[in-house]
Amino acid sequence: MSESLEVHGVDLDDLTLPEPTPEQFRRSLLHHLQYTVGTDPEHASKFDWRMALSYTIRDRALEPWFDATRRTWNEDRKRVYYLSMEFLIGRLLEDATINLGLRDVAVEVFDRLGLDFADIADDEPDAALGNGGLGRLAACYLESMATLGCPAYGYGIRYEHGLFKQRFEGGRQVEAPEDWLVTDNPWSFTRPESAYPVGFRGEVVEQDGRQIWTPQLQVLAEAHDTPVVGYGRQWANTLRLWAAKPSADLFDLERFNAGDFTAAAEPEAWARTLSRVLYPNDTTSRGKELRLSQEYFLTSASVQDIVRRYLETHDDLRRLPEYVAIQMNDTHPAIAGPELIRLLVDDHGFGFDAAVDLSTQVLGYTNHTLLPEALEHWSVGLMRKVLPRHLQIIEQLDRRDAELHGPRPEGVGLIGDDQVRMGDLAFVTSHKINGVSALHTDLVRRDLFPALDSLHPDRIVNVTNGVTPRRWIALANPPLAQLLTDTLGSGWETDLERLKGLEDHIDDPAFREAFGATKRQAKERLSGWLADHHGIEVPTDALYDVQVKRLHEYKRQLMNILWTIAHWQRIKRDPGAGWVPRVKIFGGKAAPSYVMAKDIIRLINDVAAVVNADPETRDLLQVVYPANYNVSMAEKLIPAADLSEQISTAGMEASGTGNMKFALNGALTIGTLDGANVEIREHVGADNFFLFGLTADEVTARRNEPDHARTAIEKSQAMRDVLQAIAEGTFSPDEPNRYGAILDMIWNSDWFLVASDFDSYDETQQAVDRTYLDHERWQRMALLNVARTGYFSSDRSVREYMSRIWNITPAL
Ligand code: BZD
Repeated sequence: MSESLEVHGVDLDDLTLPEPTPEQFRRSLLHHLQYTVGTDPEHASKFDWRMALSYTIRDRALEPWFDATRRTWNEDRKRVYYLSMEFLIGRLLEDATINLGLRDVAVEVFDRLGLDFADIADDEPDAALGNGGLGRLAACYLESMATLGCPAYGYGIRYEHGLFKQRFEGGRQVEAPEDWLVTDNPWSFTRPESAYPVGFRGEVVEQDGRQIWTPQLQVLAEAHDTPVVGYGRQWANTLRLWAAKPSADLFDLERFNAGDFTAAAEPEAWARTLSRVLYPNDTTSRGKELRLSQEYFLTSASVQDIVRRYLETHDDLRRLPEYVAIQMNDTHPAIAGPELIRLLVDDHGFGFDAAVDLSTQVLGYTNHTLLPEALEHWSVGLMRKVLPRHLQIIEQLDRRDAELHGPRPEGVGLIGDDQVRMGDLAFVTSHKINGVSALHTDLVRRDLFPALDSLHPDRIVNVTNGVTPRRWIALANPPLAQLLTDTLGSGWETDLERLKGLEDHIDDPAFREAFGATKRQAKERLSGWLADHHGIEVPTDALYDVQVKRLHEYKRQLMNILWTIAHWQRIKRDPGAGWVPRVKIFGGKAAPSYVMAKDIIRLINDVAAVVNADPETRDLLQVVYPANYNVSMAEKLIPAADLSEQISTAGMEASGTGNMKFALNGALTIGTLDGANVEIREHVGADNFFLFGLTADEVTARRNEPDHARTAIEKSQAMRDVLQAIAEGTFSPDEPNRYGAILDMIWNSDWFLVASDFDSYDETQQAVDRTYLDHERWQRMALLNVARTGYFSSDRSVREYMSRIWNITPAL
């Protein structure tokens, strides 16, 4: 804690709250219920209790928050700024309660009130400000930075509507808007004093050798701050989300006075659209003006805020890299380079080269994908229209690069085919570029940036992803967390390599039994929740086989459901063959415009309807697909899984992070050599991982073989039976041709090699069944997965960013 401080005659230490006893906690809670929420215990709804609890917890977060902020200022520390269009944080209440060390007290106080803490916490809406892995990773990293005492800000957009809500109608995905801000958000503090103008469009004119940009439109970015408390409440950082507000001069008073009310309000409406809704595409970049405007809105407000904060206590911008590290989460904020250069050159009188050097020292870029359709590029025309000054800077950067490095091979450069290539832009304005798993980083070097890598061989580094054990073990899986604490003592939460100590107990049958009991409890909890919230009944003694993630062809949910059909057909042929009862669980959303992904969703639901209604197989196989998969659903599904499906076409999944969460919770993985699966397998040992499928290099080779799909299908009786059943309308009797597009794709193109990998997947699934029948063997394998995956803590990842990229030492 910092030394005592006096401001306005107030000793700030006087404001410090005492360590809460249950009685004090109870008083705080009831005080907030009455004076903040405005109700009393007799009339309070679940929502009222949740709000009172949130304020009670939030009070306790403020001390570490203020304290960390003051220390960072007083010690003049370097700060990390994590710029991301997405922060998939989920719920905050229970996470903050755990990190502040208050869960036991809270549970006890609610018990005494005759209420259930878990039930109250379950009332909180998810903050779904992200699509999937990239956004969730940002949330895990924020939590780890706070736990490690790395001074940091997350910068994002305060979307009014996060990722859409999914429901199924006749098996089809239907989207509805998400509304997390409709009820009060107790975690957010509005900072109207921190608002920045962000300009768009307009003209650039040269005056006395300087470029003057006069934007045509201006919006205000208003800051909304959420404290992010680290585990052990020693440190807290800020998640600063920008809301778009019309600036006063946007309202067209002249038109209004002339009676054209609608037109007068148009520019104002446009301004608000910037923070209206999260783009739901996670794998395509469509070059839409609104998206580019949102990206610039986030980036400009953040960079202005960063420079303003630096200049409050420093006067020499040349020393910026000693105090500031900016990390770009993929290319979405890659306009940060040109923006920083613009501020340095246009507002602070820097020469172009000096501004570029400085920006490059400050910026880092994380790449999350190799998929060509996901790589961002903007047409030069659009860029000129929306950000004319930035386009000039990009052109100048491109010329400078060409001059520095001589003639460039075809396809290299920041601009080509009339497009600005954001990956190349991010690369040349960053001192470090990182991939998110060892395999992915190799492919980033070899396939994505071969030319830039040979020019700058020290720039590309790897930082394998990680996940926070506080949310993904302590919060999601309390029985496992308790067993870990009983066995290893406390401290594993922040030193996850201690899980290795579990191996000492692996030969102790009582310990294995206790470990098995944690899985059983998680399954019981899940099956209760599925019954209560989705009206789905599942047995608790079956093998839970789970694939949860965004729907995409490369992730191959299709292969999983095809195998499910093959398995069902086999059971029907020989019902008495001693099958392992399985529950196949799917979860995930498709981008609303992704037709093939939506077809796959419908097929899964159609198969579920037929298979689940089959009296011959119903005790042996069920298919469930609870709608609206999100972070809080993941917290329920992952601890209950026996088998984790990580079956992407090799070379396509940059890392995966779900794969880590499952292994840490004692699920075995069936997976390809893709992304971080490779490293997970190395850590847990090849014997404790169900590997199948082509390698990344084999995938490339196979794609070049003409008719590879047809050849594979013709070799596989199982696959043919499955495709025939679909073609005959077994799962869509009212519309036999419903899956014509899927069948055509599988037979004739199959870019993601479902057919080529099917038999290998099938054999490996059968090995899963055999292994599961050997109860002790399965338990040992599962235990070794937990014991050996401590490496995948996001604390380790963040430490690597701190040393390899940010050059920052933690304050704790
Ligand atoms: O990032 C994902 C990758 O697909 C995963 O393999 C990886 O583990 C995670 C974290 O590194 N990428 C995304 O989630 N990408 C997006 O969500 C996204 C969002 C908007 C636009 C483009 C991509």
